[in-house]
Amino acid sequence: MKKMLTIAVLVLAMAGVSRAADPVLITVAHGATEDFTAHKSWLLFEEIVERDSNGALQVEIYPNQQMGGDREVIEATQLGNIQCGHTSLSPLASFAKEFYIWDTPFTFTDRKKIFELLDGAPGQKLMSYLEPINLKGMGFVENGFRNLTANKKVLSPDDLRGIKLRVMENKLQMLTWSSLGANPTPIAFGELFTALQQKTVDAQENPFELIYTNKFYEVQSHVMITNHIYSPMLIFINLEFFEGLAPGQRAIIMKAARESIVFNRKLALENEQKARDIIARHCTIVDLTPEQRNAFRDKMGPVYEEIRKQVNNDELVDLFLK
Ligand code: TK8
Repeated sequence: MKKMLTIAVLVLAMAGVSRAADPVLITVAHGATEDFTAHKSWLLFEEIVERDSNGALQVEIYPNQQMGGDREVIEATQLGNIQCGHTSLSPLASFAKEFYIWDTPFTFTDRKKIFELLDGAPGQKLMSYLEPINLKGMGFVENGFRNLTANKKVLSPDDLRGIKLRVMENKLQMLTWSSLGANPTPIAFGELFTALQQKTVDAQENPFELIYTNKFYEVQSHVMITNHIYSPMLIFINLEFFEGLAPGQRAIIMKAARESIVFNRKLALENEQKARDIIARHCTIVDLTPEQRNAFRDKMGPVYEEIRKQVNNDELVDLFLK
């Protein structure tokens, strides 16, 4: 009996010792490429977390849709199959309706004001709506101002008639582009290049950096600088996992998130200009006049009404859109 007890204690002790030494693994996934700015800021996040925790926290990053597209990354993080991810805000709106606020076209034009909103109380309030679905927002990184690409010049909504345009999987995105006269089709980001190449769709809209890193310039002839929406990306973590960590480890993760966001926004501006210069060698870049841009915005009335209805929280809408 004594011998059995000794063996059991030994096994437990070994398990105990090995468990204490086992690092906590933080798996990150996202749908962009490795040369996209948000991937590089996740690399900085990894470096800071592993350094400051002396290896007690380990980070592994899976870019390029390895864990699926935006919807899959959100669901996998919610379920704890992965611990962290990032997506644009539009896919999140299907999980938390308050995020429809950020599908409001032709409103935000100034990055300084945008970051004041996102980094201040409005952004914190918006992220709080993710906690009931087991996600904790860690902050907002840059995707950029979204521009329209097509295989023809588009100077007015009339030019969009009959155009099959890919939109993110979000009903307000559908309404925006149908209000402008296009024929919108929701397609996951990972399938977009093929859809453009095979002419399943004629057009799409994304910031310059994604047009470059995902080579949309190879299968589109024109880029119209519509700047119709500023697209942030939310970096998020599984809430239960985060709250289960020691306070010191939670502080390390939030510090790494903050530092990676600052790094991201600075690098994203540099990369946006580089992307635009490369795209200009392949596509005709059309800078719309304010009058031309207003002709698009003037059709957005139904969208603004629908956003207020879908968000169903006037206090929150006024926080962002007052
Ligand atoms: C990347 C997407 C992308 C978004 C889109 O995973 O789907 O067009 O702009 O950033 O989230």
